[in-house]
Amino acid sequence: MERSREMAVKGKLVVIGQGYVGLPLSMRAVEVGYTVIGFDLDKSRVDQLASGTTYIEDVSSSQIKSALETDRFIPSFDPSDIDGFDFCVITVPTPLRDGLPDLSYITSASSMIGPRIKKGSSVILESTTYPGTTSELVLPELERLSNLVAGVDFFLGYSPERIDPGNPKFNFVNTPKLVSGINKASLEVISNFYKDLVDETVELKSPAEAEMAKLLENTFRHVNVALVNELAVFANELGIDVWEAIRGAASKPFGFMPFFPGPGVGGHCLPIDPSYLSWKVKLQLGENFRFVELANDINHHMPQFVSRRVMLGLNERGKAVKGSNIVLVGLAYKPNTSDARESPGVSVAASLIELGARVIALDPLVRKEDVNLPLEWKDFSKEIIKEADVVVILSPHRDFDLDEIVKSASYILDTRHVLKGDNIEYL
Ligand code: SAJ
Repeated sequence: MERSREMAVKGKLVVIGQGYVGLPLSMRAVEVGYTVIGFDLDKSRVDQLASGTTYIEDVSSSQIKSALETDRFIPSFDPSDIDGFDFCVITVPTPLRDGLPDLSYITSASSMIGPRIKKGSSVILESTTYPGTTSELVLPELERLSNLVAGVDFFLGYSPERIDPGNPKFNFVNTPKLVSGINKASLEVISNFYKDLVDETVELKSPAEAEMAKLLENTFRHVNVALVNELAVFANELGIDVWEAIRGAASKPFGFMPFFPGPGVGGHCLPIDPSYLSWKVKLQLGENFRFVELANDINHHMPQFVSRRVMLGLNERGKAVKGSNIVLVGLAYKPNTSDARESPGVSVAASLIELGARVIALDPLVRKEDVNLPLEWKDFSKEIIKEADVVVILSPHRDFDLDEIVKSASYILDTRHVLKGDNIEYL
């Protein structure tokens, strides 16, 4: 289908990957005047975008429709649409595969872009990855396939994504953007590119520091969540209210930042990103990044701790897990998101099913097909809560009727300390 491709004032931007990072970037770039190729290998995503239908919680269908109406937003899965770009931003996934970094999406994006680089164009990597990826992996591939010199014939840099899906306050435009270039010329071009798109840019001296900064941000969270999780386990055995202790510590106006115990750590960031750091340290230095490994271990075992608490709580009431009705409230990895990736709630469900419980999941946001377990999905009802031998609060979405749960449940294990009542135990 021939579409008008009039060059906008700002030139042609290609965004590789139209997920929760790439799509908001594409929308903003169209808004400021770029012609944007929203490239994704997933044809169903491209078709949805072309029909003005969103699949990202932070981008509305009307935003996509407005972008399409400018005739400067072209969803595509055809690599030839990439030709002649001025800027190309890579926003592809960097998952773990068998516990190790999987950079296949970055390498295939680089291979697709390389032959299509023209003199004066810029390539920016945004995917979260280990320090060194831009200069050691992407740069050589782009030079090899383009026969051009990075930093001279074309510009190259790294700018980590900081999108927090569902965050009502911080978005792509108002979150400060770290920017870096492989040399001064690249930094200048890339910094100016982002200055056009976001309120504030922060220049770092090289891609390695920007890659490391991003991993530091999420490793900081992962380690501190693990700290309070391990504290919760010991406080429970010591008969101390860890939530009250955290509330007290949080009253300190400096030098402290509260984190809260939970059923474990899920999502696309915390369980993944720190392992990119520990992998690099191990590979290059042969050293163990002990903080990351310890945090992974503690957070990974929290679902088992939750299942053990359920078992002990039922035991107290003369019941076995086997044959009990267990209602899980919220299977997403955190409240108010539909994402069940690496969700600890799913691990809790799996272990209770294995113990022979009848597990009922209440979560209107999560897609059933994302959870491959023999559990029963139900809509919230007073009856289901009344019939439950235990109700486990895992990810309390804002639309749940928590008061009704407190009123109707005989026994609640609240792993998020969101409820008040006599029939409630906390993590
Ligand atoms: N979690 C706890 N206790 C806490 C904080 C988090 O158990 O005190 C758990 C959550 O339940 C979840 C996991 O950790 O299962 C991750 O939670 P998160 O709040 O870190 O949420 P994410 O994974 O969506 O992280 C994103 C990150 N954003 C980016 O990487 C761009 C992170 O840097 C943000 O700080 C975070 O959102 C945020 O602040 O919401």
